[in-house]
Amino acid sequence: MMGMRWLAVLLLGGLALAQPLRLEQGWVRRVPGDITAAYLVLYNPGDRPIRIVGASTPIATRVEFHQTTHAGHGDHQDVSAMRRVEALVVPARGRLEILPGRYHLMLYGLREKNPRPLAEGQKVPITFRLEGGATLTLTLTVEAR
Ligand SMILES: [Cu+2]
Repeated sequence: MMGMRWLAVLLLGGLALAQPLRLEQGWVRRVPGDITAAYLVLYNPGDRPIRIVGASTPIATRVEFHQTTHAGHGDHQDVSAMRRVEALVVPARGRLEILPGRYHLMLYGLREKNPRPLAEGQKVPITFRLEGGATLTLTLTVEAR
């Protein structure tokens, strides 16, 4: 039943677009190196949870979802205690807080993708792939924090 399967995918995509996730805050950490982290808060006004299964950006060769496993003092500067997670979920009528001490997006391969280091205030598009096939592109700002 290929036809039914396609219909389901299209409907899910339509639902995701009809109830977009709201970006409440978001930034990419400005660092001199090849790897950085991005943070954001998403609000889901809809009545179903939205599962994010992937992300990509033109400024990095790879984006991973990481959970901070040690939220000790100063973890803002130290993202070494972390583990990869396959997906992130924005709860129905709730928030996903990808914030220091909890989660971050890990961006790899900055040197390969950027002729110059990231600049303060630079706008960075990040495209999220949602379960069901819809995508959502959000713009984050490069900040030194
Ligand atoms: Cu990480």
